[in-house]
Amino acid sequence: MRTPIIAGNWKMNKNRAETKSFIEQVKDFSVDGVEAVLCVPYTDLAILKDSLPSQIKIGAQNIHWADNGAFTGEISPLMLKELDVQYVIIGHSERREMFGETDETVNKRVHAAYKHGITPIVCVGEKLEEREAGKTKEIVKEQTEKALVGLSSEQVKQLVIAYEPIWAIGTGKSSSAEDANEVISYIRSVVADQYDQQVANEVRIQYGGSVKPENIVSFLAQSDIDGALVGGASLEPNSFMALVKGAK
Ligand code: G2H
Repeated sequence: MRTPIIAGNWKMNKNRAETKSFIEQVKDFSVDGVEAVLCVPYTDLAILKDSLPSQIKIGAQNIHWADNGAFTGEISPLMLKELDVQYVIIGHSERREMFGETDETVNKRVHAAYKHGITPIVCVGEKLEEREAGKTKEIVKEQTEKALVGLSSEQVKQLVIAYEPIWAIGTGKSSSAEDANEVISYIRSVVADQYDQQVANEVRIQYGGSVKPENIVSFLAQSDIDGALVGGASLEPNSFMALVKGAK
């Protein structure tokens, strides 16, 4: 049995006052049987550490592979640990497309996260032209296999993978639940081939891309979809709570 996981990805949104107001509105919220995570900008992490109720977990949006050093603009796993970060998004398409993230750097960040007891949420997904060229499976297979290089079975069992078709991100166009499930089942089979079926049965795979309270139930009703990575619809407290409830 895989516990559903809803992770909000705030991206580069919310100042301190807005973050405090959000927390105030979710402080008494909890849903049994669903894991809820907020992946926020670095400047908001300390606020979450001080005031987020423990039933909601703290996530970051990137992690460097070194503990410290001359890496201007990067964030160390040790710095994230100090702020009680439990999850980290790695390889989001916005980082791959705009900031030069590669499958190799994704893999290095994944190892760094495990080394420090932080659970990676690894993003994979195809561009529109790749989908139209029939390359979706080829792309997600390569991204998944390369992200997992060198991980033990036990590590992979704890992993979260987010399948986010790039054409569905922030566009209002979500994949159909059935299409998303087909790709996610395929990703599970890739993990089974690289490890074994038992490992593949335990890894949690989210869908991401224009998920909202109105469509979350249809995604979670699918056999292989274990939650969602949600951008825009996670920014408003009522919407975030509705998403978590919808995953139950
Ligand atoms: C995809 C998703 C969150 P949105 O990037 O990772 O964003 O829900 O706004 O499409």
